[in-house]
Amino acid sequence: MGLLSGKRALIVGVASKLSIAAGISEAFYQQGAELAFTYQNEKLKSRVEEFAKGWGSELTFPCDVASDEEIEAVFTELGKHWDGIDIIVHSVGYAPAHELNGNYVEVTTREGFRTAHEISSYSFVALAKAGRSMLRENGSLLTLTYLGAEKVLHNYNVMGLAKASLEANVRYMAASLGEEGIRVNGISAGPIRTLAASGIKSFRRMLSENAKRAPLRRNVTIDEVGNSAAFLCSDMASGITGEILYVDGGFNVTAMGPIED
Ligand code: NAD
Ligand code: 0WE
Repeated sequence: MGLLSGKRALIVGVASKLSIAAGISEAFYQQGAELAFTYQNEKLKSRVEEFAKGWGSELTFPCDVASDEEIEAVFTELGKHWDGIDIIVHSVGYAPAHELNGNYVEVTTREGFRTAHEISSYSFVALAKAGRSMLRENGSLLTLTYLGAEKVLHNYNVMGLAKASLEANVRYMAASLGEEGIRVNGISAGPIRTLAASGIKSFRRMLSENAKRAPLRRNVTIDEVGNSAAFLCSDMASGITGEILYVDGGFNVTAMGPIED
């Protein structure tokens, strides 16, 4: 019996086989969960449908999280197939590319700030709001965050603020939904080469520096994030809510790595 057998999960944020949401979907599938997916736009529709098939699912719905109507429609449509839902995974983050390169004070704009916070943080509570009436007792919500929420990471810029907001969102949502038996947690993942990382300047260098400083002396994989996500969303984690779990090879506990000479 899988950790998640009998559970139904909606996964938001699959864009490619490299997506963290794809690692989570694979782990959930292995653990016996029944899955449904959203895709951001028509360009991603057929790709997400193919992935869904591979994970035994025919349920895919359009959802640009910038739209309240599209978020509402996901649950209206899902409600025609499922009478309830146990898990929502939010694996979405976005800021305009030009704000993730250069001096923070110089490159940050009102519009970029608004977009980053809306897409990367507000959308998490928006999904909870729209999905609330379908969420079953012992349900669980999960999001993906990054260390840039707490510490300055060169070029992460306005995304750091959006992730700080997202992590506070995890705590407030946990308090809000706790009386209904619903848990809300985040995973702070180490850097991983995904589509969202592919546009980032010097990402290769960052990965190698990260691996050197991390206690495990390597980077983490989407499979490792997926397995931790399966645990957090399972009844094995029934006492954990409002928490940020680091899946980063221990990077966050260090201040300086070994010096090479
Ligand atoms: P990814 O590009 O595979 O996934 C990002 C997803 O966000 C895509 O599926 C994209 O369609 C979706 N998205 C963006 N704007 C959207 C919108 N308006 N509406 C709906 N969906 C939208 O990259 P990823 O690295 O798997 O990112 C997933 C999450 O993990 C993000 O929150 C990211 O910040 C976080 N994260 C990534 C890393 C990393 O190094 N890759 C590390 C820690 C946390
Ligand atoms: O959260 C992220 C990625 C966030 C992200 C990436 C992009 C690239 C494409 C948000 N918005 C966009 N917008 C785009 O147009 N990560 C944790 C990965 C990441 O991104 C960085 C990092 C790391 C690590 C950006 C700068 C510095 C480090």
